[in-house]
Amino acid sequence: MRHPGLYYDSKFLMDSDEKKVLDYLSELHPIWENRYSKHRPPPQGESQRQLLRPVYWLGNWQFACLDYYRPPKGTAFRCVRAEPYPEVLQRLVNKMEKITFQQFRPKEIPKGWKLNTCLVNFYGSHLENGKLVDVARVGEHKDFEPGPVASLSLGERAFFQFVDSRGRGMPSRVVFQQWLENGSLQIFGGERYKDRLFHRVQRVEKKQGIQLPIKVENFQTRRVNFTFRFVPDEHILPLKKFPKDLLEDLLPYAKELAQHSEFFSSEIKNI
Ligand SMILES: O=C(O)CCC(=O)C(=O)O
Repeated sequence: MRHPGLYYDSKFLMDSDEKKVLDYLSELHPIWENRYSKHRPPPQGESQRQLLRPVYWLGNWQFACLDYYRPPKGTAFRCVRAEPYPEVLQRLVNKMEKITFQQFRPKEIPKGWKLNTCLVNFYGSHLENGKLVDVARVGEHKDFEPGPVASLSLGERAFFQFVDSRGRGMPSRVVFQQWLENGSLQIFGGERYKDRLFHRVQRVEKKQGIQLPIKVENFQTRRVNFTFRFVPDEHILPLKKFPKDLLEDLLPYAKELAQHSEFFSSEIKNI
């Protein structure tokens, strides 16, 4: 690896698999989540807001209102059991895991690590009050799931940066940046790229005029990114195991998902 802890293959995805992934995406119905909920209200100084982009999770769903999986303290009731990967993604995940074990040092891969969780992010333009607003970016953040994270990109290319955060109000210093191409795989892990630096997507190009066939109302998708992560199995619970108050917050989302997902429909029946 040119940068220890960071692996990049611009041509990871073969054309035949790209077609299968696009076919899968065309059947998916991502949802808009709110950051907070009745039982997890905004902290002081914050207000309720919708996430900037529609999302879908596989393996387990980390609803934003549950505040995501944040070990060591934030592990209880953060991850709701979700749909398994379709065949094509499972095959790609097996390859990604193999590459990770080859490319990363053993100390960078926690015991039991596997890519059992995936956040699918949809980047594009949102139709708001009759105007298309470009929301294709992600602010600087860290992914808190332990071990390396693998990121597969489709569609227009994205300008991705690792930054050193210098605290509130201070501009962050860019440490490394690169374009994430259609069909590329990026894996990052270890002390520098995963634990210390933040990462962000500054913008997504519009050069090729790509519009991916995704079913979200009032949204034009030009890039999809899958980030595969690891959550220990013991921290993933079925919907029915969530306490009553959180279940009340989650049920509207689960019902929306169940409209198109047999998996969620059966999870709701099991409550
Ligand atoms: O879209 C990307 O390339 C990055 C997504 C990301 O940062 C995340 O899902 O945590």
